Amino acid sequence: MSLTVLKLGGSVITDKDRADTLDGETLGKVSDAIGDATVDDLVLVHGGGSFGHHHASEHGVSKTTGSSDIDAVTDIHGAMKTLNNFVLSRLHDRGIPAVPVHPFSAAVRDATASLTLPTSQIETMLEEGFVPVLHGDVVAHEGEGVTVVSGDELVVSVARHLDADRVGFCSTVPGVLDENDDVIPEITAYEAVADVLGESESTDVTGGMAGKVRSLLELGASASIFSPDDVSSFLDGETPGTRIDAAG
Ligand code: IP8
Repeated sequence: MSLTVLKLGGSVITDKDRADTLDGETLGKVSDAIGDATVDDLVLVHGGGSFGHHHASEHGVSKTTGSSDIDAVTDIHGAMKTLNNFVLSRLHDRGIPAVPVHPFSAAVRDATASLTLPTSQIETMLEEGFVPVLHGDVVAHEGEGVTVVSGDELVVSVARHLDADRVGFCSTVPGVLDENDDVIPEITAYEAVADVLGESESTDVTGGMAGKVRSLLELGASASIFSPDDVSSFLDGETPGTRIDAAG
């Protein structure tokens, strides 16, 4: 069986400018594409968009700055569960057997901020024919209370532990863009795109396009970054947008 991990960017499925607001039209379009696809095993991960990021910034919580305030935990986690419920219900409408996986209840960061996400429940869900749907969230973080875990970190963790065959990022842009805003079709080494993406020394391994590209090159699986219009072609086995593969 071949495993595909697909991330739906938070800014794709929500209205980034209005707190707690869905982009129902785009979520519907992407759900249609997933419903029409014939993939073996599929794990979905979605970002926070105007749900998670709004509440996280209100409480001053980020991937590196934690909080032990229970209101911070319940607001951020609660908003992400609400968004997850919207996503699940759109998928159920299309007959997709989507089930929630809330990282707050499963994952943890140690004192060095390294993330551990158990995957045996995800494996069994897949074996039983379900489509697990994870999301950016807060996680317990040793010495920090809770910190944010991004969908990108979850994608890399799941893809690595379950040895995913294909990884896709549905983003608001059609791929990684060069200085003329043209899509770069393939990236096999960070140095080749460092000029357009910025500092490779940055410690933020999952933030922004630069972090995404670096962590995908390290991952080893073939990954693609593309727009909502290309979800169908990605799930059909094509490599729309930018293909990122250190093996070339
Ligand atoms: O949108 C962040 O996930 P992302 C989730 O994938 C929260 O970075 C809670 C802000």
